This record gives sequence, structure tokens and C-alpha cells, in this order.
Amino acid sequence: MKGDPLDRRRLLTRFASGTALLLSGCDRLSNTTWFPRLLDRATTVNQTLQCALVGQALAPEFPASDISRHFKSNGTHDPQDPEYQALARNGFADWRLEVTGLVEKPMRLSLAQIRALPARTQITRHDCVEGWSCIGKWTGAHLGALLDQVRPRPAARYVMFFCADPMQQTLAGVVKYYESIDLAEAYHPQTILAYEMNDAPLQIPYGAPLRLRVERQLGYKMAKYLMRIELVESFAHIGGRHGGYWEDQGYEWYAGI
Ligand SMILES: Nc1nc2c(c(=O)[nH]1)N[C@H]1C(S)=C(S)[C@@H](COP(=O)(O)O)O[C@H]1N2
Ligand SMILES: [Mo]
Repeated sequence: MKGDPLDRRRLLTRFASGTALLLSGCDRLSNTTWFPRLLDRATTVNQTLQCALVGQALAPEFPASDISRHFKSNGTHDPQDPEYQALARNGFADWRLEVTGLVEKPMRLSLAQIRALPARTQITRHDCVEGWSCIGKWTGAHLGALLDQVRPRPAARYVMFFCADPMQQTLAGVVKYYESIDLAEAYHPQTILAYEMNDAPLQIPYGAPLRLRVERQLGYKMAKYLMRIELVESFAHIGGRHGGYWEDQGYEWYAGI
């Protein structure tokens, strides 16, 4: 922009309409019962600003022609957990997603019940912190729709995802993969619990039967092999206290791309 008034006006208009869009997303959040309370309690100028600036901004989406011919599987490819393996042998017919913690109505959902929730399909780029990217097509239930069913209690601030795959044996026992996001990210329109990849049921290397997609963050946030979701006020008492398996090893909790 070289000070050309037209360009500047265009830019400003674009910025203004973009902001309006983002703010309408935040508006929708403020109409929920829990969000204003979340802000009341936790309000920092920063958090409010973050909502205004990146609140509901969408991660880029791509045409079908961009889908990677081979999508890399990373981390766990096949959980070495007897309970998971028994569920897999049975085509996940007995698998249930437990939803617990700070919710009015804890639930145990079958895959069929999750498939019946409002869904979204998106073609997005998966960026791993190791430096590779793949584009894939994901279909899954809106996490927000699931949360609407269990009804987060006012104290809930984070959604924890507990996975089937053992990562480490410690003196305290087996450590399994886990992750967390905040409620604003949980209600983002592209945050889905994916059961399909490239129009087929999600395969084991990619997190069958259900994995999280959080498209504005790095791959390690997107927990595969989901077994349980728990709403919490804080993760200071969970695992290594940093909100995720890799966070406990020093990775950032907010892995924005
Ligand atoms: N349960 C579980 N989820 C996980 C991992 C893992 O090892 N276990 N690896 C993470 C990392 S680092 C990446 S890059 C992606 C890889 O997903 P993909 O196998 O579909 O490429 O899953 C993430 N989610
Ligand atoms: Mo990754």
C-alpha cells in the first residue's frame, strides 16, 4: 500500500467487514450461558481482544484436487492397548465416547449417536510441528453440538481429550496421549470430532474411530483414538499439568499456525 487512498479504503473496508464477521462469531458466543461468565471471571483485556481478532476466523480450506495422495500417519499408528484392540477387532461396535466432568448431563455416546449430531466436512491442511503438511478431507460432528447436549457448567473452561494409546510407562503407571483446548476453540465452527477421512470411515493409523480436528492449530493438538472427553476448570491437576502429552514435554499449549 503506497498511500493510495483507494487501496487504503479498500483495505479498511475489508478489515471492517472481516471484524464484523469475527465479532458476530463472538456475539454468538456471548449468547451462550457459559461464555459471558467465562469472560466475567477470567476477563483479561487480552482474552477479549483475542476473541475479537481471531475468535471465529476460519482456517483455510482447499479444493478436492488439493487432497494429498498419501497422508502421513504420525505419532501412534496402532495403539498397543488391549482394550482398544478388542474394540477395533469388533469394528468399534462397543466403543463409546464418555463425556464427563463439569457438565449438567454426562453422556456415553456410540459412534451412531455421534454420526447423528450436526456435522461438517472440510478440506484442510494438517501442519505437524516436525515440518511436514498434508491436505485431507474430514467429516465429523461439531464439538459445539455435542457440548450443547451435555451442557457445560459455568465453571467449565477447558475440554480435555483422553486417548487410547499408551505413550510411556512411568513409576506412576501408563501415561496415555491426551490434549486440551479452551471452550472458545471448542465452539469454533471447524472444530469437529472426525469419523471420516477422505469420504471413508476413519482408519486406525489416523485415529479410528474418532479424532479431534482443530484446524487453526498444529497436528499434535488433534487427539486421535478418543475415549473420553472431560470438561474442567483447570488442568493443573491433570497429568504433567500442562494440558497435553506433548505440552508436558515442553510444547506450547496454544499451537496456533
Ligand atoms: N492419540 C494420539 N493423537 C495424536 C498423536 C498421537 O501420537 N496419539 N500424534 C499427534 C501428532 S504429533 C500429529 S502430527 C497428528 C498426526 O495425525 P495423522 O496420523 O492423522 O497424520 O496426530 C496427533 N494426535
Ligand atoms: Mo505432529
